[in-house]
Amino acid sequence: MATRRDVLKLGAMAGTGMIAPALPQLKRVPPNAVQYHGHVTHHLGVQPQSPPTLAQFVDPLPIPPVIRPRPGSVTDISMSPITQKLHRDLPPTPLWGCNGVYPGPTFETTRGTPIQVNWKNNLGATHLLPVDTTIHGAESDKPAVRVVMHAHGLKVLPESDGYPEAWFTSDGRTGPVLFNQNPYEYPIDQQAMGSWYHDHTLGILRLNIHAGLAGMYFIRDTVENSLNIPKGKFEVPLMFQDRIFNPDGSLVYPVATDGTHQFWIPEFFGDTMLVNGKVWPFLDVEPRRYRLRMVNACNARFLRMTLVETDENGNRMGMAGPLFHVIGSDGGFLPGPVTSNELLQAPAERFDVIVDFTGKDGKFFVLKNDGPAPFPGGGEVVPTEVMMFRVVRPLSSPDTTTIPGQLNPAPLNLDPTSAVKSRDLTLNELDRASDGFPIMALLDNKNWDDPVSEDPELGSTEIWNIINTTGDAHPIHIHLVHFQVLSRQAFNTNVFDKQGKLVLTGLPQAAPPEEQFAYKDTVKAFPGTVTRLIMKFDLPSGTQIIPGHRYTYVWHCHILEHEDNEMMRPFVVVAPEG
Ligand SMILES: [Cu+2]
Repeated sequence: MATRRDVLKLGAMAGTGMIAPALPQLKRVPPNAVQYHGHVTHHLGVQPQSPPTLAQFVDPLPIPPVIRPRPGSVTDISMSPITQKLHRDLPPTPLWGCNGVYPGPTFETTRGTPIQVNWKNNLGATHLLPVDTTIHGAESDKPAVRVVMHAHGLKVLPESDGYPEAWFTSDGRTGPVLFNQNPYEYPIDQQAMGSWYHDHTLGILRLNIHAGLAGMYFIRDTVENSLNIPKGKFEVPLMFQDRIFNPDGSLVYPVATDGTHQFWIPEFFGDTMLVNGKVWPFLDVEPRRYRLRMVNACNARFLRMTLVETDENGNRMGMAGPLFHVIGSDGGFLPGPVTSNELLQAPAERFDVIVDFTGKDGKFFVLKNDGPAPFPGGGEVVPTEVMMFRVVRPLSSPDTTTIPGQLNPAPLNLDPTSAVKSRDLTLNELDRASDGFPIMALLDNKNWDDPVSEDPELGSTEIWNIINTTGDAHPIHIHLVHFQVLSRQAFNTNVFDKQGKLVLTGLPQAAPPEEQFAYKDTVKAFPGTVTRLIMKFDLPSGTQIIPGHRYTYVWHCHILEHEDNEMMRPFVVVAPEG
């Protein structure tokens, strides 16, 4: 395992007079907010590739089965090895599923109705993918197959949050920090939203999620029910993931032949896009409005998406497709709709979007992606197609839905003067001094097992300034809370690297409309930028507070390869002494 003495900070490798390369045209990011320093392309040697013959848009989009937990009863979810057809021309793929399917079933829940889930590990003892025993928490004395499930964006007590060291095996062994109680208690004490659940095991979550341990959940409430928006079969969950396949259908997770960790790569980027577990699917739609619930469940890929008109084979016809009317963010509805022709979605972010196919009878639209990998300046393989919408179904009933001008009656609007603490927290990447190959990523230059440094008091409001000193964007996720994005502001990375001094170089930029007053739990932290977040640290209502108790959660980068390799930290919410 490399120590910090062996390595150089990425920023320190940049020459004094280094000039930032030309920026890709980013619609949402002020040009002065992004500075590159150091390399942005990682050298993995020859990349494995999926079979080049995989045809696009030949399989219909699957909709995962729905689970409606009944109040007062425990819902069992069994994780087990499965095989599943992911493309017409691929043999069945060995995967890990929940209740026999990948992605797992979609939970439908209602605000105010708590649910209980018994997560069962029936995965056996052999991992589907190569485990790197040089990564923290995944050493050779640990069982290879360990799981712990986290419901992303859900406000729960630590025992049910899927703490990374609260893992369990199929033969009853458990992790060193034993938070897990089965069943997990989910109070569902929050407004209508859509999100996903996924594995969170220290050191191997990138592999567990890659193998298939993910699914979606929705919370419904009366505000949502009162909105005249598309519902039922006109509301479609979309979980995006990129993968690489062997010709026999099995998943490829590349190894780093010349890396410091043999079985850890800095980021996984696949050459094939899957939606709801199907490669480049199509969805047949009616000429009416649809509500699309989008989750970026890729390991590391930022998706920059547009809709374009194509012929039936997906060949571009030069026409722009319908616009996205964004109505919701990570943790609920926006105050009002935000219309855009482009969506930039980082791993684990969600968009709740209405797309209007009215009058588009007989047309074909492809959801395209042109987000560089790594984002925003990398040059690795980018699948340019995601899925196709075919407007080929007749209108089954008149479309009486609307895109309401007012959505969320209680938008998130925290007063910065109410913050009792402001924390400066850096994002760091450590690279091998000889050739710049990334070794690990850190939060505030601390390792996972350093003493806890973020300790907000229960009920208090804090501002966290996320200072990204690396060359890439990172999606930063904070458990328990939903936060508001106050601003983004560029800083001088050269001065910061040499003197550790934060010199802001531009004016603070307000969050873009789709983030303003939005309930966020995952935020894009761009390179060379300070991202200011404000949040209030509350526990689920009705919690019996133990005076002086430290409620432990985590915050981390949601690039799975990063959080597996030190870019994750515990934090505690401290209850006042009685
Ligand atoms: Cu990261």
